[in-house]
Amino acid sequence: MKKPNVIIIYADDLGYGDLSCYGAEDINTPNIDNLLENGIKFTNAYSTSAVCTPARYSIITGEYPFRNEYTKILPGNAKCIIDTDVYTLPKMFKTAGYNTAVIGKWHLGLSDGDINWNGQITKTPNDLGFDYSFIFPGTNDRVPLVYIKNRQIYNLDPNDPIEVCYQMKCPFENEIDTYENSPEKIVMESSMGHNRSLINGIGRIGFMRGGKSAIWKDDELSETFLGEVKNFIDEKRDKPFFIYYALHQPHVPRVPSARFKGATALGPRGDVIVELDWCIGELTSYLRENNLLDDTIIIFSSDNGPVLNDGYDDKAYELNKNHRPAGPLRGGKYSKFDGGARVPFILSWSNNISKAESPALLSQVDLMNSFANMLDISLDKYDAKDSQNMIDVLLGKTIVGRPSLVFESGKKIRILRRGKWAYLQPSEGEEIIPIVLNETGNSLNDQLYNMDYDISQRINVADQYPQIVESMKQELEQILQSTHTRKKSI
Ligand code: NG6
Ligand code: CA
Repeated sequence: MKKPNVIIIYADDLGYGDLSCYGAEDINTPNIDNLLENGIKFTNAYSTSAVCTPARYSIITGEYPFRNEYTKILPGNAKCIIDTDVYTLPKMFKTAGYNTAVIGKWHLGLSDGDINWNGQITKTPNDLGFDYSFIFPGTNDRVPLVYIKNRQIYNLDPNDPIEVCYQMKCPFENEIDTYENSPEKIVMESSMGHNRSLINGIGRIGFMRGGKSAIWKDDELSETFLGEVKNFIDEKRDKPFFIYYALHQPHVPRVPSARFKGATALGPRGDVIVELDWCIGELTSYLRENNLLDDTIIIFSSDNGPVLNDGYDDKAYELNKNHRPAGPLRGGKYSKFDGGARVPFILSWSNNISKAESPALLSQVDLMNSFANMLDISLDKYDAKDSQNMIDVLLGKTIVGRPSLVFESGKKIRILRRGKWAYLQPSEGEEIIPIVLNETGNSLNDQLYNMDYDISQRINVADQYPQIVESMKQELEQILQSTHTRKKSI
């Protein structure tokens, strides 16, 4: 069989209810919906975490995030949390003869210690199996606001070096525009914490100075990344290609490009989702025009659930009206409820897949083992340890998915989903995150929900089913405790 190209499109904070094909009525996403003409809509697919870094870690390594102590939301100057000897998803595609690229948000750290921002950066995605990388290091709300192309900051003027600082008090904070010293330049108000460097009129987490020519414009991010994806395809189609296309939408700060301002009545959050949908339309048209669509598997998903106010007063709450970003699910980003990690998940393959909906239980951590199977690569038992072979599920040959899966909340509390049951570990803490207003799912008691009857997780039935609670606790404990000695590569 000719090896198909594979593109994983990964949105940032897009909820289970944010697409029209998943029930949204106030946001229209025709291009993503169109993927379903030859695609499968999964209704029980999960990322491994209700926040970003851990979920992304699982895609790249095939491991649950709790196997690595550094899988928490990383600052923009964090060191790389994946060792170069780990056999990763892109390395696997390379083994199979693919050209590989990551384009978009990275958020898995760089280098082994201090990052050499003004020179050659060590330990980039290029050391983890990507032939080409064009990324931003953290999130769009934290410094540095620059692209990194392979091992260097893109467009950096050597006469204007860049400095990045994540201390509470930064030695150069009086010499740059900050939220405090230049309030007249603010174009988007912070609602919590995003009040350090003021760049493009928006407060960010962390301080940076210099690097003026390299700083991105928020409203150009989508076109830049899309252009990079098209270029890579154009240049690298001599062999099959694997692209991990990690878009920044609809993560805060939400700054749509001019043509999408006002695309919805929901304000910037709705508008950037329509912009994201446009990117997918552009990409599929490009593949079609280049006769590549029939040879390309497209996966579309999101790293974690939705959030309305995640740091800026952009009216997401006030304008949200009846839209339900998590659809019927309870909670959202950071949450232990399903709204935290059950996300849209579509696999589309023109001419090869018939339109279908699949209720199979599926985790994003399974991508590595599933593609290993498709590519006839045998994984070592230490590689992609938590990844299960779901290729038949992904390609719609069966709807029998995993027996169970684990995901974690923003605070690393674990949830076991097994069959129709969801078990949430007890945890201390607030029930609702202040300002963000997402429900955390925190409770000092065990929680058990029957997802067949109670998708919105309103009725805790732990007291009625003590044996199920007990056996799910034990299974979770076993998964968490399973040892993990990695074979060192040569
Ligand atoms: C949180 C930020 C939030 C967002 C998130 C990362 C504050 C108060 N909140 O710490 O704005 O940046 O980290 O999002 O700073 S994620 O999608 O990358 O996980
Ligand atoms: Ca995210």
